[in-house]
Amino acid sequence: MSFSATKSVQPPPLNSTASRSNEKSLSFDPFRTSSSFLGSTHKLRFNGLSKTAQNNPHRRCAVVAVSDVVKGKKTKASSNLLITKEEGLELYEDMVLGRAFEDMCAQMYYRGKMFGFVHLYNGQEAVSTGFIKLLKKEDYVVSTYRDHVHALSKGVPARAVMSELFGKATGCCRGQGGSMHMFSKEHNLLGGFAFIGEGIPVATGAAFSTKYRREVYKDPNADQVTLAFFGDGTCNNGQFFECLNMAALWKLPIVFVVENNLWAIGMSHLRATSDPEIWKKGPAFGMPGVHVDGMNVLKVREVAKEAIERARRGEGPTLVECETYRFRGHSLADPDELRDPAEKKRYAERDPISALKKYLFDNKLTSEQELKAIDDKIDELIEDAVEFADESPLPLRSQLLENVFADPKGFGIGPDGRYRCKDPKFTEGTAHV
Ligand SMILES: Cc1ncc(C[n+]2csc(CCOP(=O)(O)OP(=O)(O)O)c2C)c(N)n1
Ligand SMILES: [Mg+2]
Repeated sequence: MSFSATKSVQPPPLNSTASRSNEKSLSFDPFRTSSSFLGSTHKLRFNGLSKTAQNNPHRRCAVVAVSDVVKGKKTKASSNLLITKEEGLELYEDMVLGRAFEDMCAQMYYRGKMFGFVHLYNGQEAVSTGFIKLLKKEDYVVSTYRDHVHALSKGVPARAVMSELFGKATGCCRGQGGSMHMFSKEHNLLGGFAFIGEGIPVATGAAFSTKYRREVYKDPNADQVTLAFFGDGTCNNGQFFECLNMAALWKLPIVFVVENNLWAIGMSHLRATSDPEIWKKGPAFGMPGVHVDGMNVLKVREVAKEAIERARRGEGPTLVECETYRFRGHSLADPDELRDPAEKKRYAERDPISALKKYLFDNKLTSEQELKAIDDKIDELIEDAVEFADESPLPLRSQLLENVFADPKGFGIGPDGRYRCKDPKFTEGTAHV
C-alpha cells in the first residue's frame, strides 16, 4: 500500500551538528504547495509567502526527514502486508465497537436517556483506533467533548461509558461527568474537555510529568507517551500554539493528533484558517508535521507508530494532522443542514470501516463469517451496556457536592462539618435536583 498522501516535514535544525549527521535529511522546497484536501470541494489557499521570501538567502533552509511511511517502507519484511490477521481483526473490532456504540447513543439520546450535548464520532474511527490501539495501558490519552470512542479504544468498558452517558452512579465518572467528560484514572484517560483546546495543556502537563520523573527522579518506568486529540477548529486557539512551543522546547513525549474533519460546528476550516494545512505548524515550532489520510486506519497506524516510537525514544513531539470527516451533525442537537450533501456523500464513500474490510478481504486475511461474528459480539456488548446503564442507580444526592472546590453560595458544608445536602430539608423551597 502506498502512503503517498502522507507528507512529513522536519523543521530546520535547532542543533545543526546533530542534524547534519542525520542520514535521513534531504533537501526540501518549503514553498512547494500540495494538492487540495483529499475530499474538500475547495482548493487550498496557501499562506502567501512571496517569491521574494522564497529567494531570501537569509531565510533558514528547511531540512526534512521524510518519514519511513512516506518512503514506502514495508513494515513486514517477509510480506507486503501492512498488518497481520490478528492486528487487522483487532482494528476492525475496535472501529465497529466505536461505530455501533455511537449509533446506540443516538437512539438513547432521542429516547431521552441522556442529558446535555452529545457529540458523536461516526466517520472518525480510524483516528482513534489507528493511534490508541498502539498504546500501552500506562500511556495517556486526552480527548475533547467527542470522547466516547477514545475512551472505548483506551479500554474503558462500554458499560462504564454508557452509564456515564445515562448519568448513573456506575459510570466512569460516577455519573457526574456525562458525555463530554469521560475520565478513567485506571485507563489513564485524562478526560474529555468541553472547552476546545482545554485538554491540550493537560496533555502537555502529563507529558512533562513523564519527562520529569524520568530525568529528575531517574524513574526507569517513566516512559509513557501522551496522545492529545483535538479538532481543526481548535488549532486556531492560543493554547495549541503555547503547548506546541513548550513540547518542542522540552522535547516532551507527546503526539498532537489533529482530527481535521474540515468543520468546526458550521464553520468551514477552509474559511476560518489562514493556512489550512495544520501539519505545517509542527516544523514552525521545531517538530515534525505529518498529514495523513484519516479515513484509512492503516495509514493512520503507520504514522502513529512512528510518532509514538519517536516520543517513547525521547526524541520529542510530533504534530499529526489526520484528514477525516464526521458522518453526523456536530452534536445530536445539530440538524446538519450547512454541509454540502455532495461533500458528505464523497466522504461516506470512504467509510474507514468499509475500507479496512476491503483490505482484509483483498488480502485474504478474513472471511465474511469471521467479521459477522465480530459484529454480533459487538451488538451484544452494546445491548448489555444499555441494559446495565438503564438498570444502574442514580448517584446519591450526597455525591452532588463532592469534588466541588468553590462553594459560592455557602451551602455546601455546615458548621458541624457535614454536607448540608444530607439534611432532608436541603432542597426545601427549590426545584428538585
Ligand atoms: C473555548 C471554547 N470556545 C468555543 C467553544 C464552542 N465550540 C464548541 S465545539 C466548537 C468547534 C470545534 O471544532 P473542532 O475543533 O474542529 O472540533 P470538532 O467538533 O470538529 O471535532 C466550538 C467553537 C468551546 N466549546 N470552547
Ligand atoms: Mg472539526
